Amino acid sequence: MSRRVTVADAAALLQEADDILLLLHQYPDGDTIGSGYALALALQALGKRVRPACSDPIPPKYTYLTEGVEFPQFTPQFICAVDVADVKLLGSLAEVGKTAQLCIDHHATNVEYATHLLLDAACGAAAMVVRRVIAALGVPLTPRMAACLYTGLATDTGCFKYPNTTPEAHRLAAELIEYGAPYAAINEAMFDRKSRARMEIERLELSSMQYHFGGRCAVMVITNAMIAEAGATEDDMEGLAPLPRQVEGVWVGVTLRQKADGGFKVSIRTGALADASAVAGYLGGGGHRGAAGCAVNRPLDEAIARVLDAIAHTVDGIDN
Ligand SMILES: [Mn+2]
Repeated sequence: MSRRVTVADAAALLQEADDILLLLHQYPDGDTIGSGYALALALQALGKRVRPACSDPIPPKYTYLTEGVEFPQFTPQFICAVDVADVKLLGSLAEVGKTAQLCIDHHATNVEYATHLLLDAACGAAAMVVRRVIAALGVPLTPRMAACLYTGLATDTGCFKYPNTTPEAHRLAAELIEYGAPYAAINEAMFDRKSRARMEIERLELSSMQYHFGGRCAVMVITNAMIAEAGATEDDMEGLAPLPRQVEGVWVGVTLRQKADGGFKVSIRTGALADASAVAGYLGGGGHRGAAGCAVNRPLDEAIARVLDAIAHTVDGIDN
């Protein structure tokens, strides 16, 4: 169990510390990178030795946040995780994470591994919590810090589209724009820019689309052969699961993605009329009401048949 602390407490802990290691979660996203780098730059402005650390490389699309920024090497005396709900999400840095003195987070599911925890689950992004800490440290925002925080805020709220987008999120966005965050360029880079391989995997995936239950269910397939044909990397594959659900009239969107062993990882997305976790649960998986998943280790046709069977058994009224 962690000791819950206030923003002022967290700022005091950081103010007293030096040689600070900031841990980002594996497969780093805009929020962990943006929050971690903003806090690192603020601590550096206070004359502290600090550096962010991640088990995976920072994807090239975030270069505008990291370029020209230098952090020194040192033996850490204070460890703080940012946007990391569980040490398991630290990948190869999990052991380091177990010794964290502080965690700054916004996930209600935080497993309380750090000695001190600053958590506000009402925040749509860790960047919102980190903004408060930087204010309590008395560090004025630079345009780079504003760009970092804006990136975290925009990515975790789906460009201010998800239900976690609060009035405070919009107020913070306004403040960050005042501090020089290049919001139009950030949103274009995060939401409108795709690699050719990504476009290609979407084209192949779309051509696999099939409808069932009178159009209430859409199924898409991504095979290893399609991934190879598109030349897609793991980075290019991020966020494909919501596509089938975007079709008008679809209650249940299903994406089957082939795994290295030939079986399928099934992602299920639903609207108000169906419970994705019930469908996934029928097949031994789990998740949330709107988004859930499971594995089906069968040949493709059989895997699709099993998923349709699960939908027929768990979604009321879909086969009428
Ligand atoms: Mn986050």
